[in-house]
Amino acid sequence: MNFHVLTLFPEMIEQGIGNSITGRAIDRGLISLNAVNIRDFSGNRYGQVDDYPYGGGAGMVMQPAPVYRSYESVVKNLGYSPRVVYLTPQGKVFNQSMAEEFSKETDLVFLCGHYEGVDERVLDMIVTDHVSIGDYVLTGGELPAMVMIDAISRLVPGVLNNDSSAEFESFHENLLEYPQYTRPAEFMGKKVPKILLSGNHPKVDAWRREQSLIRTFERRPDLLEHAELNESDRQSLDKIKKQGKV
Ligand code: 6GU
Repeated sequence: MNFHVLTLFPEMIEQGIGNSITGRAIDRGLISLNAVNIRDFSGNRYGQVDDYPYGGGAGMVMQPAPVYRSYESVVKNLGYSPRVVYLTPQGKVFNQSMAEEFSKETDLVFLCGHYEGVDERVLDMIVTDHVSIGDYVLTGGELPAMVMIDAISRLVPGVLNNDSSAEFESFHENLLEYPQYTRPAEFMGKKVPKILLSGNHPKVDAWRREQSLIRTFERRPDLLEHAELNESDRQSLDKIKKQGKV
């Protein structure tokens, strides 16, 4: 999986992705990161990449030519047209299903806007996907690009040390993850649930499933409508609902 990021702040992307699990995935050749500085394609000796908006108004707009040339510098080496994600609060809100879909690509190009936006013409020409990471406004597309790259990278086979850990996690099957505990068995008077120390794995699994249901009901009831529930899950949920707050 090759990530290409068109940005005015390539060091921000390299710092953000070059550490921890994604950093190790780069070192191991499982993913690659190519942060392209749009300013290198400004075409003038001042490195200017923005200008005043036609029609007036506040702020500056990123000019189309530097963005287009930076894009061309990436695709000329690929031999096909990859998906190009423009990070914008006007986009479709990113979620785990989108991460799964994007993780099937070989190359992904991210375009990070700044200032008041990017000239619409170059967006029309190169962008395939408009994506937001939530309903709030950030100063630029770099943090959203890093969020997406992180979420997509961990779905690339081999990136997580444990193959199964990407399967049983928050949002798998639209249920939140059950609570986790480690040693000590008692911390400041609070004990680990006894069932987890029992060694009875079917019972532990059943307890965890119920905890996932409780958690999802309490914290993200909206997810339950999309969850695949079996008969035993429905019985647990009925019990949880009857008890009200668990
Ligand atoms: Cl993708 N960009 C910006 N600038 N702000 C955002 C966003 C993206 N997603 C949420 N807020």
